[in-house]
Amino acid sequence: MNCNIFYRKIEYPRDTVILHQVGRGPWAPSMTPFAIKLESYLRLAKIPYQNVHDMKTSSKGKFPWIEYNGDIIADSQLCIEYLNKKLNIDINNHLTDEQRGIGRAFQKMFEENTYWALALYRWYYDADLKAIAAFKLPFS
Ligand SMILES: N[C@@H](CCC(=O)N[C@@H](CS)C(=O)NCC(=O)O)C(=O)O
Repeated sequence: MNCNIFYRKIEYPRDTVILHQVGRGPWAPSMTPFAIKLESYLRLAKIPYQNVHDMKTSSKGKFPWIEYNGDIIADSQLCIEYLNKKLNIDINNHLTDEQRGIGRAFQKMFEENTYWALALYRWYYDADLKAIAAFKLPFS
């Protein structure tokens, strides 16, 4: 029996960011704001990318994460910083230092604080599991 199909490594195109994330939903492009952030960045920066909706988490147990020419990077912000450096991109280069600082402060507030309130509301208090069913998650 030929078992190669079970172990075959997927060959992705070169110079294309492979964005691993969860599937699309009916009302939002992703159920995770971090994937929406990263995909928005890829579109803004016009970086060629391909979505892989495989529900496979990164080494940190989370999504999104990317592969780029064999490199694997986890965490949306680290992905952006990696690509900025690799491709010499700065979509914020028109901002002053003060504006960058304000942006950073809002980012930290949303990602480390507001996010958790929304997650509690969306996933814990979602008594009828509507959101889970909408995204066709395996445990719905
Ligand atoms: N700092 C990470 C946060 C990613 C994150 O928290 N992703 C959540 C979805 S919104 C996740 O994968 N959670 C799965 C889990 O914690 O088991 C990033 O920016 O990528």
